[in-house]
Amino acid sequence: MSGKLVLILGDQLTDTLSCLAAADPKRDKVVMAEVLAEATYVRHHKKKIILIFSAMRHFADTLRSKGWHVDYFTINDGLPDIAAAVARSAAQHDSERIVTTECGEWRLDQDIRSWPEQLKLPVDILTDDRFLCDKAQFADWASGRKQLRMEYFYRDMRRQTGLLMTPDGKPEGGQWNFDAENRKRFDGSRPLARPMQFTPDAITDAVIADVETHFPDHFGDSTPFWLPVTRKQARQALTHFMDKGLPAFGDYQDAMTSADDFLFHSVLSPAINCGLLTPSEVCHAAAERYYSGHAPLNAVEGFIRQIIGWREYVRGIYWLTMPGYLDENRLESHAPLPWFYWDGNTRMRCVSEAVRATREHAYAHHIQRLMVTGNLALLLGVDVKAIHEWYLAVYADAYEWVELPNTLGMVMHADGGYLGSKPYAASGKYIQRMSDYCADCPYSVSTAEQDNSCPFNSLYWHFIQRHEKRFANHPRMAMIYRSWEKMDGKKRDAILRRAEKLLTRLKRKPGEAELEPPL
Ligand code: FAD
Ligand code: DLZ
Ligand code: SF4
Repeated sequence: MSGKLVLILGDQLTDTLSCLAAADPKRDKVVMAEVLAEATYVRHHKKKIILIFSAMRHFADTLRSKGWHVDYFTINDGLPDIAAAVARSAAQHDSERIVTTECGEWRLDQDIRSWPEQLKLPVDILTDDRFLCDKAQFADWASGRKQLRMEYFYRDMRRQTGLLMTPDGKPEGGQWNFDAENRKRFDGSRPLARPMQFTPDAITDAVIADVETHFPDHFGDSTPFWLPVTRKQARQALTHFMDKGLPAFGDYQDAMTSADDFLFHSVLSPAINCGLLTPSEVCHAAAERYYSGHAPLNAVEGFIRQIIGWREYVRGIYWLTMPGYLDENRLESHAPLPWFYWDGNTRMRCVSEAVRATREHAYAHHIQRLMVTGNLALLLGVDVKAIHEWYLAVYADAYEWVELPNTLGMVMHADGGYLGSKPYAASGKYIQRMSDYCADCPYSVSTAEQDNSCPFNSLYWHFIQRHEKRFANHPRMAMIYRSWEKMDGKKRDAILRRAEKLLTRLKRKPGEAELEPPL
């Protein structure tokens, strides 16, 4: 027997990873593998696969330059799954045990836990200490609480990390949350930040060719590809965002515009989630910009909250509730996913813009995900698994631990309010207020019952009406139900008829040749 076999997965590309820290390059070996099962468990966007394979190949080279022996299998080696790669390497090196860091998804975690029996080798699964709150700590925080609310979790994380805390233990600026300041519409007066773009090197070019060969039918454009694929590039992208984007991040956090797909968002999630940046270093970099006077508190607090708040919170909820969470569908949403989520063939300007950005970049910013494609799926009552699989496939940052709670909990309210208290259902008015889309849209955002009315408007009232029993007594929705009840009966009927008509149009089979888009 000779040493351990260290398994590093495609979203574990961090040089301080716990399983690397527990091994010795002089004795132990590393295995990394591009495999069919991981690349196809949903039909990932081509850019997502390119990012992961290229970042993996670069990371393997970095490990080799530090003296590690790395067995690296490319997709051309034809291995079906991670277990096959581990079995092959372990046999070759006569490894005494496998060491790995806990993985991000339930499905693979279950598989790894079966390896001691399957591969007849002990497997050590170490904590993923890149997260600031481990699974046990989150379970502890959640236990005994009637309701889980991100805001309280976030405050505890601020106290734990000391981020934006004064020496006497108070939040900087005297309040925890500056969200009320973060709702400006973008009027074009501020120069855009634009994420840093990197030219593909020979490794990335080879990966692009491999992805086109093996996954030609997957969704999305493979080029131009410009995401960071090395730690060095990710650090450059981080500094670029801190300089250019962060100062305006807060003000325009909820804005949308046809003029730009990124506004002042960081576009760092693909790098953070595959391990090229740690959440902790990103937050400390942002806090430093506040203390050095380069970015205002509303921006820095808002940014840090997304990471030590939302990101850690959804991960905690995922591991606390899986595997049952995946089957939740409390609003009984079963409608098919409209085909325009894939081809963008819809007259709805806000939706076609979000799908175009998604296809081009494997990215859409949070408000497009939440209030456009997400809101529409909620209002249409799209099948929860179908919309979950869409979000998991189309974004370069998508892994189930973060995508599922956002989709199933935050967007679809399918967990009955476990993650967030009220559904984010909204009419076209919200989109009109926060974007410039409606001006170029053939639909009229100011009406709900006419043939050219904005679909969000009629569908919104249909949603309110069909879930009356569930939400009418919800303290934060009572006002909406009062407005609905006060509305003229004929108008209400006309709105519902229009919504029914739209819903019927969507029952056409996906893939059917459509001269006219359904919406
Ligand atoms: P920024 O706006 O610059 O925010 C900074 C960072 O905060 C992000 O990089 C991310 O790490 C973190 N963050 C922000 N919001 C969230 C959130 N709600 N949950 C977790 N982390 C957050 N994020 C993913 O990383 N992967 C996903 O698969 C994913 N799926 C989503 C699905 C839906 C339906 C919705 C509504 C949101 C989803 N998000 C997901 C959250 C969020 O939209 C993305 O993190 C964000 O758009 C990434 O872009 P950015 O790096 O420019 O983020
Ligand atoms: C997402 C992904 C893809 C597309 N391909 C691979 C791969 O070939 N090899 C690998 O080790 N990891 C890949 N990943 C990331 C894994 O799916 C991820 O580690 C698990 O989903 C757990 O988060
Ligand atoms: Fe979207 Fe409605 Fe505005 Fe058109 S009118 S862009 S569908 S919100």
